[in-house]
Amino acid sequence: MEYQSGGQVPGASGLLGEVAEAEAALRAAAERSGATGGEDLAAGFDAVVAADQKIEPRDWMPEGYRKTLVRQIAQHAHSEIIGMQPEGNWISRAPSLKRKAILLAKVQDEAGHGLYLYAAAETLGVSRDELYRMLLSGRQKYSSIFNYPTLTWADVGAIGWLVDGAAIVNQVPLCRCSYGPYARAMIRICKEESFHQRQGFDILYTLARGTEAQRAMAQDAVDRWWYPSLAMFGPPDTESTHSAQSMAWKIKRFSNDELRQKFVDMTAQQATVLGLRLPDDALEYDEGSGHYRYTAPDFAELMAVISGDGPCNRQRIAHRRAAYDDGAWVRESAAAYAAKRRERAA
Ligand code: FAQ
Repeated sequence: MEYQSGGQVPGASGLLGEVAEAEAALRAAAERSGATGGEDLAAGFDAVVAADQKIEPRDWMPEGYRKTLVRQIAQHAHSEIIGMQPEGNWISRAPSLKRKAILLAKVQDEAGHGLYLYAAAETLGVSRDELYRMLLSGRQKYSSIFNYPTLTWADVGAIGWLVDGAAIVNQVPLCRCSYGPYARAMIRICKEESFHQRQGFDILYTLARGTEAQRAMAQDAVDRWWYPSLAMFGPPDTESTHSAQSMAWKIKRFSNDELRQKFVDMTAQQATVLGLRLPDDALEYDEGSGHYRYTAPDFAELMAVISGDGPCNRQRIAHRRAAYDDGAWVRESAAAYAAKRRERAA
């Protein structure tokens, strides 16, 4: 594997190919005549899912399916918005104008991803405001990963390479999700995430070839972000409460452990190109299975972070809450303006 600064991350082009295939499959599914279950609504839903066509907002769906989608899409949207904080912290301190412009664009993309996802969730009958309130009151979650601090510039590289890398591996299969609005949002998001991963890889590649101190800073960032990135895929399959049902509904296409393994296999090879070490003495390629053996993350730590006890949980939510409160006048002005326009048009 080789890499030229600014180029595609080695071994990641297959994922973009999968996104293109999912996009083609989505178009083909829309053109196929609708699967039907006759008069029976539940049979109709099952037939559409079985035929790999898409459930759309107007279609009947089981209440559990709707709730699962609201939970997952909202959690995903919240992650994008909260995920702006750790990197946003470095925009004013990026080491050059070029790096600053790239990071600014990336963080802006994350806001955009949050908006596509809130819009997808709204098609299921919940409002964005309700979802924000659930985030702020702790009733809905966001990804554990954003509760870790960004201590140095190299952390921005590690987030791009590892966190966006894990996000892509997790999200490419969601381009084939059975719910149309989520699948369509994911196609656009995955294309942008691949640029995000490239910018992180490029930062680390440059640092790893810099001074001794820069190299050490890059290695330290990878050491701190590796296990939290592995934990992003969720609890092990044996403890995942939602996987079986979500896979039966074709919301999730692979289990948490399957995706984690795919991420390890991809990343272990990229680490050798970077010339950085993944902090796992047990990491080893297994000829028999064609996969890398690796040490699992600390799932007790994952559960503690999910339940509010990570290094930055309180800070992240306090920041979000302040942004929500400070933005109240904008929402009120927009609502007053819309009411005035309606009045004038009447
Ligand atoms: N963090 O039964 P499962 C990004 C919860 S976006 C927090 O296995 P499921 C882009 C789970 O909700 C990153 N909570 O659950 C970016 C459930 O709790 P509940 C976000 C977690 O849903 C990059 C319970 O544990 N991506 O990074 C986590 O089948 C850089 C039991 O778990 C997505 O959200 C966790 N790590 O599978 C932005 C992708 N893991 O709801 C900025 C879509 C598990 O019962 C900068 N989501 N939980 O109270 C998914 O694929 C799934 O929801 C999983 C979890 C895989 C996260």
